[in-house]
Amino acid sequence: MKGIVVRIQGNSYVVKVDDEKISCTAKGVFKFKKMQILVGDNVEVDMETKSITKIYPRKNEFIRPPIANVDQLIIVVASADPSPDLMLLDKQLVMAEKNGVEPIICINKIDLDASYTDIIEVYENIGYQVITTTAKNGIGIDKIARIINNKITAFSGNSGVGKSALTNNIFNEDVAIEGETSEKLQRGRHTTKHVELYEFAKNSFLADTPGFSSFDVDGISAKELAEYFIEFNNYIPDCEYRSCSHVKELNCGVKKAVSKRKIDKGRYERYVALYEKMKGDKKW
Ligand SMILES: Nc1nc2c(ncn2[C@@H]2O[C@H](COP(=O)(O)OP(=O)(O)O)[C@@H](O)[C@H]2O)c(=O)[nH]1
Ligand SMILES: [Mg+2]
Ligand SMILES: [Zn+2]
Repeated sequence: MKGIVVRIQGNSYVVKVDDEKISCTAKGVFKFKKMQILVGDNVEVDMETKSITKIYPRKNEFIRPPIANVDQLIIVVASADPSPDLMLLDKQLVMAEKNGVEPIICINKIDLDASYTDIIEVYENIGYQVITTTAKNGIGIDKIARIINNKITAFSGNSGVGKSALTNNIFNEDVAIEGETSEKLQRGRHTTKHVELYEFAKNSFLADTPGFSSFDVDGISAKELAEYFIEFNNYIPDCEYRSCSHVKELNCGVKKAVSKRKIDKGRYERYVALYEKMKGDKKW
């Protein structure tokens, strides 16, 4: 029978098969092949022995947090407390683009500060979907409920932006712990790694994760980076050099688009900062 891994506890894998949650073991062959079963994996379960016999090919996979087959990433920023970290937002957009995950930006805590409209404008102009919420009193939760249908969706964003509050609001009960400080999370390795899929409706899963904030970006070259700043793509053909980095070159289509305000200056500056950093030490 085919199922989906919704939780992992040590050597025990909780697999949702039809409407049942089954606690399974994994065959030694996975260890032999050094294959790690991840939350989100589509697996074949032998119902007699309650063991996982096969992992189906993945759409994508992440190491931190350990999860596979993510369809959507809801990147949460707060209008205030903590104030929006656009560099972190852009890094997460790059990771989403690279991994074939649909990114959606959610500005939460709009009850606290009204200056978030600038952020909406910048990112909607690029073509990203931006939704606004106040998890505290349930405003905008219906918009999230609509987009998570039939998908595996993960929240991401730094600590304190309201990911757990949003999750609890969507499920109308406390499935995630709110206000858990990052310090607390970092103390126990086990807690940091804990990832679970909550079923919102049939085939609709929300992943509560400690956040995708510390990315492994070994896989991205500095040159690749421009490709994932998706609004650059229209202007790259206007660059004089095919290997243009859009940083120091004179006749650069991207830089021209910035000066004509077709590309947001802030986004461009964050691209340059990331590019320089990646060229320098390869890690962000
Ligand atoms: N004012 C306000 N506070 C919120 C809102 N959403 C969450 N909070 C509070 O912000 C704090 C951090 O929220 P939490 O969900 O734990 O953030 P997480 O670290 O991203 O999971 C908690 O004290 C929440 O009650 C909101 O929309 N407005
Ligand atoms: Mg949380
Ligand atoms: Zn260029």
